[in-house]
Amino acid sequence: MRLDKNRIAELNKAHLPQHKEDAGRLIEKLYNKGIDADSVINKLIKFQIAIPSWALGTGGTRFGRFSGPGEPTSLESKIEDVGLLHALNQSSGAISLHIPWDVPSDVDAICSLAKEMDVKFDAVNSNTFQDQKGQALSYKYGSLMHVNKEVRDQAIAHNIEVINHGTNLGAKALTVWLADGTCFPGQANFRKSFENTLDSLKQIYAELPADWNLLVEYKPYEPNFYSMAIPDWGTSHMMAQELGDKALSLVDLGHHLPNTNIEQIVAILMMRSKLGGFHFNDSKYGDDDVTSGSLKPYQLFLIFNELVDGMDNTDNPDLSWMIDASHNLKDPMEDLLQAVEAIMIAYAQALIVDRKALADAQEANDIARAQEILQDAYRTDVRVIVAEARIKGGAAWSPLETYRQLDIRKALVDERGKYTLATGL
Ligand code: AOS
Ligand code: ZN
Ligand code: ZN
Ligand code: ZN
Repeated sequence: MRLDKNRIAELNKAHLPQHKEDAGRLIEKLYNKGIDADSVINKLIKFQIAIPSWALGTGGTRFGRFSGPGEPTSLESKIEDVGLLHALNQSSGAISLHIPWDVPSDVDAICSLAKEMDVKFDAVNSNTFQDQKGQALSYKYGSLMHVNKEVRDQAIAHNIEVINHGTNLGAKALTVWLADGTCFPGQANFRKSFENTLDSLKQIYAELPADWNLLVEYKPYEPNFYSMAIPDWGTSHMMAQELGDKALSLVDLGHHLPNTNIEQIVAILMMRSKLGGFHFNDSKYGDDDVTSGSLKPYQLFLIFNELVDGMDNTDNPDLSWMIDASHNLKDPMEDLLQAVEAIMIAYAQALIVDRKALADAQEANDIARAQEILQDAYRTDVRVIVAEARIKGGAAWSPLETYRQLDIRKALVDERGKYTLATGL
């Protein structure tokens, strides 16, 4: 399925008179505060958030999966889904693949489809958290950290294969998330596990093309519940530091123990030029992977506040932005549209923070004023400038509304069938 730009523009028309009035009012308000709304809008237009291939189907929980109709069952259909999202919001122009779930059968055909849908290939992900059919050795007791060198070698070879797939598609980063760890005290020697993991990563790093990054994701628990090979940002950073310039830490918002100050982690990693990427989602209890901004929008804003500050004031390399979510109940496409919107809103709010005034308040230890400055930005309803950025970029005034008006899910069901089961998670 393809979306016609003119159809989107046509549906926008009904909203334009009111939208223009609302946008004008906010732009003027910002202008009076010394903020150039055009520059904010241009930054919003440029901002692209990759969609993970595994979020396009209904994820479910460990207890069951209630798959939705018309889910994508091939890499081609996943790229088409991302293309549709991107046509609606012009902010999701990239897909993140997971190997072996998404091994392309015909690289040229996949590349030209992606080009046609205006979709790029973001970081590629390796999978050593489950055994594949016909695999020689099992990952039951770990992969890159495994006590047995043969298992580690197999996992290293898989990661190198993932790099090769990514290279063929024009991706520029490998994300490694390890399920490796232990479930019981005494199960493994912590120092040996660390050394094995780092040594394996070094061998993968050695195979990285010159213009690639290795993104090291961390997670405190799950699927292992006593220890994880890379449990936190300190461990991830230590490993990235030892690996070299191309290795960077990846922050997944759900991968922290409750109440961790994630914005501080972001600030410090950026100061050291070691923040490589983001997995956006929201979390109440753990790695919930619920819709970004649905639970803690203020935290998302505070994180973006540090990201914007870091992008302006540090030498941190460009980041790889991605959603990492799972949808148990909602239509995944609707959920992803909501997630992208929430991320754009948080970014826009961070862009309108009066940074000079904030720095002055901090220097003067004027705590109340500093808080007011942040909250003034957060409490500004920026949805209208996010919509303005979309309209300027040729997207929908409301992607979700347009998705429903065009009955896209029904069209996908007509095309793919009612009973489909997305591959991957
Ligand atoms: C797992 O918890 C991590 O968030 C991964 O980044 C990702 O969700 C996984 O690789 C997909 O299976
Ligand atoms: Zn129970
Ligand atoms: Zn993740
Ligand atoms: Zn996760």
